[in-house]
Amino acid sequence: MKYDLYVVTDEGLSRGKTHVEIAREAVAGGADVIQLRDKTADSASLYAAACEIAEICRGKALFFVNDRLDIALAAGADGVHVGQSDLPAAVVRSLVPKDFLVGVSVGSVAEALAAEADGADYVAVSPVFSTASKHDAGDGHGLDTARAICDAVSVPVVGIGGLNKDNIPEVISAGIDGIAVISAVVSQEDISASAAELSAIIAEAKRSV
Ligand code: TZP
Ligand code: MG
Repeated sequence: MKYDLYVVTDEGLSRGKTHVEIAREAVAGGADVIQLRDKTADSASLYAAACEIAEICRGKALFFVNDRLDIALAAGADGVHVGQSDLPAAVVRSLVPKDFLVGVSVGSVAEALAAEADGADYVAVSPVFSTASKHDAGDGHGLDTARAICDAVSVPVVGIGGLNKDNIPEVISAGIDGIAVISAVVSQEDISASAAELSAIIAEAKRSV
């Protein structure tokens, strides 16, 4: 599985673009993963968006739904992403088919080890740096914690929170496998060009690790 550029949709930060438009443009620019994230949409609209995004991603990118296991399964997504205050990862694992992917947000080595033991397919250090894109994200855990988590687990480790073209090289150097972003792609005028630019920076940073 390739998690290099992981784009999280957010209609509040997208200059008016819908989840589906964000996903289409990000995949066209080379995003490896799309996560549909919406805390306020009703289930019917979320399901409709998820079905369209599943089609857009098929054969081109992995597709995750944030929090909503029901929507992820119903729409044929590749997986679900849960946080520490969502349905526990072990419960999710027990409910889903073997090849269905489970991602878990973590903020410490202990949480990362627990997530891995519970059957997470990847963990996301959240947030790596402080960010205005998620008001309850809390302070950034920083690169030392990110490095410690990467050393502790064998599943891929994604970083999220305040990541952009300037800090990607140091984040990759810390051992992070995937760069997850909202604003560095979703809030840009040209989502596809921004995704392509970040993909190239990630590839280059991985070549020099
Ligand atoms: N989870 C932790 S930080 C964050 C989420 C969804 C927001 C990331 O947004 P940005 O703009 O890439 O900092
Ligand atoms: Mg959540």
